[in-house]
Amino acid sequence: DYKFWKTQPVQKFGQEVDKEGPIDAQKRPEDVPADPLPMLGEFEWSTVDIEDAAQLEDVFVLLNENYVEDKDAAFRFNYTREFFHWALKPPGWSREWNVGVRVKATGKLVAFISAIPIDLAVRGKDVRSVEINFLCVHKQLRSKRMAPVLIKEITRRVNRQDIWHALYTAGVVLPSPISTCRYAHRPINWAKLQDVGFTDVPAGKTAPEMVAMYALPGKTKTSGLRRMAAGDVDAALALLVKYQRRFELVQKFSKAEFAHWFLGEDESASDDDASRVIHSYVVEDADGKITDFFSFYSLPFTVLEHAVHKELGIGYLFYYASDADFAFDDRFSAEATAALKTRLTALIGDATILAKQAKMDVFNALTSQDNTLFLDALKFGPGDGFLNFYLFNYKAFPVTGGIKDDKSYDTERRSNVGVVML
Ligand code: MYA
Ligand code: JJ1
Repeated sequence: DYKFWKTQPVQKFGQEVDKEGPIDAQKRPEDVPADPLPMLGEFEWSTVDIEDAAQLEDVFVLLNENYVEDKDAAFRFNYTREFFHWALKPPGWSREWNVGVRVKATGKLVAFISAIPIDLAVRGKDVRSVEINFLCVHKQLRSKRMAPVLIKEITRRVNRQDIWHALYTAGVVLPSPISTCRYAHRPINWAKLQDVGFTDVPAGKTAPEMVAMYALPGKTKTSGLRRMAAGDVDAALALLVKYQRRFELVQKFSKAEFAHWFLGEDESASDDDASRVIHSYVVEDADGKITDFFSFYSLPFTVLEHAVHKELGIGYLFYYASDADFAFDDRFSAEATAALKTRLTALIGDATILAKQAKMDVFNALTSQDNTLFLDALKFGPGDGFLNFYLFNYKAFPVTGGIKDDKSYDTERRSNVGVVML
């Protein structure tokens, strides 16, 4: 019955939204307690310095062993150390917002939650917010009401810095999603996926037929496609800003943020695909104009209990945009939609080929953004996982166009969510 969530400024189930905006009366940072909440007996708060290799390792191990799993506990997200460097240190990140709980006696990290700043726009209204991610409580300490304490503590630390709203996603249903998406999967290495139980042989098909069905070309098809470089940031950002008019919930990127999210934490790190976290590409036409971009990130699954395979390589579709007049002039007409569908199918088709080149086993996308335009054509199939989007201390009408039943994707995409969380 949501004993904790009932006490929080979030939209209740079934409650009508009269007008979009904050739920709580505006407060001031100095009205917020300066000291952390009391922590339960044998534990203590610990601000985690993720730039310190040993402390980052603690976070890595905690999440590697205790973070999100699929519903059958066959796979667990395996966020890498490099991933945390990228995901937790965008421009404006705050050390105070990597909050851990340790066992006093041993120093062992047993819980974590993080926040990063983000400028959201909800139906055109700017909402200065944080993104909350990586909430995790050690398996042996579950159901002891530690999560609400972590949530209240990160809220306090964020409020102290004069931010009053948050965006977060979860597989679980809480009061109340602003949007719900379904995961979709495009097999790349079908034989391995079948071997580890990520997918089955459909009735009436054989394994070789499935392998053939999901075969991908070795090379991309779009002419002028190349890796995004630092010099592309202005042009690609301009494309994205324009493209975001299609969506009702978006992140407003500064130039520095855009460079961080699409070039990566350290662009010089490596050009070696297999170890790269963020993969961003642009299309440059014959006149040197950037006409499209897309990106995907690497987030492997640990395969739990398998004799041979320990990990699945997974690419997740991130942001993309296409500059074609069809996307903006009368952008929801049937003609515009058909033209956009053709273009996006070609682009994201190339993304799956690049994911294959980067040794990924499957390519994932949500039914967010304009994705339902190309999921079927590119042989994505519906997964068994869903992702709910939430706003803290902000009431808003639902962003629809997400999944409406668990059999098929919703092809209505006019008001889909335009923000992607890691
Ligand atoms: S989503 C990913 C969450 N992590 C995992 O799923 C990893 C595996 N699971 C665990 O580590 C634990 O099961 C967790 C719960 C830590 C999830 N989001 O301590 P408890 C509520 C929000 O006894 P535990 C992500 O990272 C639950 O309904 N609340 O339970 C985004 C119940 O409340 P109520 C959740 O299982 C996180 C209470 O917690 C979630 O030991 C966004 C039970 O607590 C969940 N995913 O621990 C957080 N799961 O009684 C909110 C359960 O009311 C941010 N609960 O039903 C809000 C904005 C804050 C900042 C605001 C700034 C202005
Ligand atoms: O990966 C996921 N599901 C896979 C594996 C299912 C294994 C059995 N439970 C899946 N595979 C089917 C693939 C098939 C390929 C051919 C075409 C048809 C499809 O469905 C799911 C997503 O679907 N992932 C998860 O469950 C992970 C957790 C998702 C919630 C995430 C919450 C994160 C919050 C962080 O902020």
